[in-house]
Amino acid sequence: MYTQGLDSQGREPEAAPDAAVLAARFQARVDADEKIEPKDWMPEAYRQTLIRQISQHAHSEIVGMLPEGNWITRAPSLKRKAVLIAKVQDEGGHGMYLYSAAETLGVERAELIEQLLAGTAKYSSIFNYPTLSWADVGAIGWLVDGAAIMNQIPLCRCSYGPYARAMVRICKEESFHQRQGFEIMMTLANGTAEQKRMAQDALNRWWWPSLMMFGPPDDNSPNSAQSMRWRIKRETNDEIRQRFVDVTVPQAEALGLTVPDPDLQWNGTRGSYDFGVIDWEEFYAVVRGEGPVAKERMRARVKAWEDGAWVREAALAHAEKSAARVAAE
Ligand code: FAQ
Repeated sequence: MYTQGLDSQGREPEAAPDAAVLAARFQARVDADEKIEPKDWMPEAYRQTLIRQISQHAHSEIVGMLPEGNWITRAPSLKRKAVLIAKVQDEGGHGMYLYSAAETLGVERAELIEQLLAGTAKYSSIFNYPTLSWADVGAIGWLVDGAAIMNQIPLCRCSYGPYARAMVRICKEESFHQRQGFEIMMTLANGTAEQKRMAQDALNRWWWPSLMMFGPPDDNSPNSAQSMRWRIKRETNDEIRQRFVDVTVPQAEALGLTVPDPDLQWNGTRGSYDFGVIDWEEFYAVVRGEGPVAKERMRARVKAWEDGAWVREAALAHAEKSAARVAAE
C-alpha cells in the first residue's frame, strides 16, 4: 500500500519536534477544548495523572458496591430488592467502563486490581463507613450518588476523550440512583416516627463523610492546579462541594430532616450556604486506611477475587479452546 511517506523522497526528512514543542502543541489543543485521544501524543505526567484518577475512580465504584450490597438480602420489599440489585450492578458496570478507560492509557487492568487488593491503591473515603440500617441505603443514593454526580458532571467535559465519554453514561445512571435514594428517604421521612428517626440518623451519619468525598480543601489539594490546567478537572474541590451543599440543603428541608451542622446558614451576599468546618483529621485518617470498616471492605474484595478464580480459569480455558478451534479450521 502506498503511504504519504513515499512523497518525502528527495526531500530532507523532517526532524521530530522536541518535547517543548510537543508540550506546547498539546496544551494548545487542551486550551481549544479538543479531546485528547489514546494514540495522541501526551505528556507522561498527564498520562500518569489520568491513570491515577481513573483507577481510583474505578476502584471506588467496585468497593462502592459493598455498603449497599450488604442490604440486598434484607431489602424491605421485592420491588426495593430488584431496584437495589440493579443499582449495585450499575456500580459494577461503572467500574468496568472506568478500568477500560484506564487501559487506553497503556496500563493493564490486572495490575490495577492487584494494587487495590494489595491495599496500595486509593478509593473513595466514603465507602469505609458502615451501612447500619435500611435508611442508609436511601442516604447513600441521595447523598453519595448526589455528590458523585456533582463531581462527575464536570468530568463529562474532561480533556481525555475515553474518560469524558464514560462519564456521560455513568452520570445518566447516577442520576437514577440519586432519585431512588431520595425516594427511599421520602418514604421513611413520611412514615412512622421510628422510620423518620431512622432517616434522620442516616443523614446525621452520612452528611459529613459525603462532604469529604469532594477531596481536601483547595489550599491543600496537591493535584488540582495542574489537573485544572490540563482540563482533567474543570472545577475545584471546594467549588463542587459548595454546589452540593447549596442543592442538597433545600432537599433535606423538603424531607423535613435536619442537616447536622449548627453553623449551616444561608449567606445572602454570597448566594450560598455557609457551613461548618469539616473534620479533616477524620478524612485523612480514612484516606490512610483507618476508616471504620476499611479492613472489612478489603477482606470482602480479596475474598470475592479468590472466590472468582474458577470463573477466570474457565473463561481462559474457553478462550484457548475457541482459538484452537478457529486455528484448526
Ligand atoms: N477519598 O489533590 P487532590 C461514587 C486523595 S464514585 C480518598 O484533591 P484530585 C459512585 C486523592 O486521590 C466516588 N482519597 O486529588 C458510587 C489524592 O491522592 P493521591 C469516587 C481522596 O485527584 C456511588 C489526595 O487525596 N469518585 O461515589 C479523596 O485532584 C454510590 C489529594 O487530593 C471519583 O473518584 C477521597 N474522597 O481530586 C458508587 C471521581 N479525595 O492520588 C457506589 C473522580 C481526594 O495524590 C455507590 N475523581 N483523595 O495519592 C476526582 O474527581 C478527583 O480524583 C477527586 C480528588 C476530586 C476525588
